[in-house]
Amino acid sequence: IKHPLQNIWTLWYYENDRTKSWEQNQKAITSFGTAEDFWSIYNHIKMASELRQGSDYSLFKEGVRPMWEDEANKRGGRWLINLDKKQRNNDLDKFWLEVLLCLIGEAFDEYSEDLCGAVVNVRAKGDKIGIWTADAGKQESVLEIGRKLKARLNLGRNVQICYQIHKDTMAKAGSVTKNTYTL
Ligand code: M7G
Repeated sequence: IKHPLQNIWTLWYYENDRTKSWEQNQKAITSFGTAEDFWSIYNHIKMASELRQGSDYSLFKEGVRPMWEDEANKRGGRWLINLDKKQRNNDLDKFWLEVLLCLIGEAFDEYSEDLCGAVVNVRAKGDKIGIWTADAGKQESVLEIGRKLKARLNLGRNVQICYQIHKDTMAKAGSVTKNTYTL
């Protein structure tokens, strides 16, 4: 028998097709609820570093769309890990897999229920990984998730991660978003 996960997860893929809206470009690829199904999907798809620039993968709890507007996300925000260009070779795939394992393995203990999903943006200007939580107002939960994330990714003291509220990101499209927390 397969090993059930705590949650069912949906993998999304975004491809930058300029003839369509951002929302139309988000495609739910597949959902899974066991460790074995996770690995068969993971082994079957391209690594993040192999995607065309401008693409995203997202993994969200079933029923949550990878969008600020979703009921589950609209009060929330994200821990953002900004990678520099050189990190695509070594760190991007490693970090993304570790984030996926944190999600499906419910690594954030009692705060795992505040977690909605995660996104990897493959971008020429520098790749990004975002861990989305449901409620930016739950300070203890947000900070604990951030601390756990830094530990799991083995990010040193010199690496900063920042928490940004989706409402701020939405308002500031194209310019600099304020950081609500920094770890
Ligand atoms: P991005 O892909 O998150 O980062 O946002 P990038 O700037 O590094 O490419 C790019 C653009 O995609 C935003 O300015 C929005 O126009 C659109 N976009 C991104 N997100 C996460 C959303 C979302 O959740 N909802 C909507 N409606 N648009 C979004």
